[in-house]
Amino acid sequence: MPFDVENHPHRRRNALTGEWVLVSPHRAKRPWKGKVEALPPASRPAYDPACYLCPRNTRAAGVANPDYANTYVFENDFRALLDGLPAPSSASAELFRIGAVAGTCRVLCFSPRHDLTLPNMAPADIRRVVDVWAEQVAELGHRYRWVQVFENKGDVMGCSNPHPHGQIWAGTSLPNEPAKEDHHQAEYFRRHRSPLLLDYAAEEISRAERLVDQNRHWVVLVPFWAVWPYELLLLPRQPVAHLDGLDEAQRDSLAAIMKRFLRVYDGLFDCSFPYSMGWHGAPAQTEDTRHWQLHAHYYPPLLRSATVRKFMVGYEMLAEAQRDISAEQAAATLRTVRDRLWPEPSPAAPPVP
Ligand code: H2U
Ligand code: ZN
Repeated sequence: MPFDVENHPHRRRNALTGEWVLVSPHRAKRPWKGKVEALPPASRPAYDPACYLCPRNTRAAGVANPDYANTYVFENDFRALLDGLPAPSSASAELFRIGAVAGTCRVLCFSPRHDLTLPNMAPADIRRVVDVWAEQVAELGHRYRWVQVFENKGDVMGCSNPHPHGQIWAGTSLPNEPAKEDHHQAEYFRRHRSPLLLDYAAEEISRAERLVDQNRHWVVLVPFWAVWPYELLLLPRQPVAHLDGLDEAQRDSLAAIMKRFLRVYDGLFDCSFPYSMGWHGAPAQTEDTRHWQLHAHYYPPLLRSATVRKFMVGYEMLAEAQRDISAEQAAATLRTVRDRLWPEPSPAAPPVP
């Protein structure tokens, strides 16, 4: 019997991290008797007097938010990283190593409106969020080696507040995930003299089986090595090392494509789709960034409905990540939703399958 990628178990290698994922497509049809999540309330007020992110409200530490009109950034009142404290001695024992880290954490409100989420915001307002992301990366990159811009959305992802917001954590050390990506992109560049993710995007565009959407400057796809059922990778089609390296046109078209695929996410299971997302760009204070290509990862937990999620447990904690529906099936499902919501192709986009 010949190997059949759509039905036979196999492993796929994540070219960015070097890690493998077990794909078991034959299991996708198994019956489910597991945990069902409760749905959050369907509608929210535009202003919630009890929300610590709404304009004019007082936060836990006693500071009042201004009456902000678009976006608002503040230092997280409960920072995971701190500045100005003593560092541990560098001479820790081999089996008990301690590393120094200093840093800061900020919260970014995407909108004063408590009831919105990014896909429901106007493209011009999403564009303002893109600008703040870029400003924060530029500003914090002067002081810190790694600036992590991210968003946790939905209470299934542990997000404490539905008010549309993201976070920025910046620190003096390079964390695990970007360190793996730095290593594998540098290694690929050394061998091919071309950035891994640009070669990968070009190949995905020509194969077309995992594409979800694209426009003149961006492509969004389910990566070949995806772990989460509807995981997405969003990347610019031209070389860009950091968020603050995006030009005006790339920023406008980022806002446009985000609105499209985030609406597709919401349409998939007819809910405000939960996820953790974040941007990865070249680490700050790096001279040679030729191997780096800016990208965003979207990791949504949902598996087969608004209330049935995937758990990363058992084999995944102890051996390696595993998925049932294939990346190609997930991309085809997302394209079906896309065509229902957006019958017209994205402006200036080449045709997508
Ligand atoms: P989530 O994205 O996980 O909901 O977190 C929101 C952040 O807001 C969280 O890191 C911070 C928390 O520390 N926060 C404040 O800075 N001030 C507050 O008054 C409450 C929450
Ligand atoms: Zn609010």
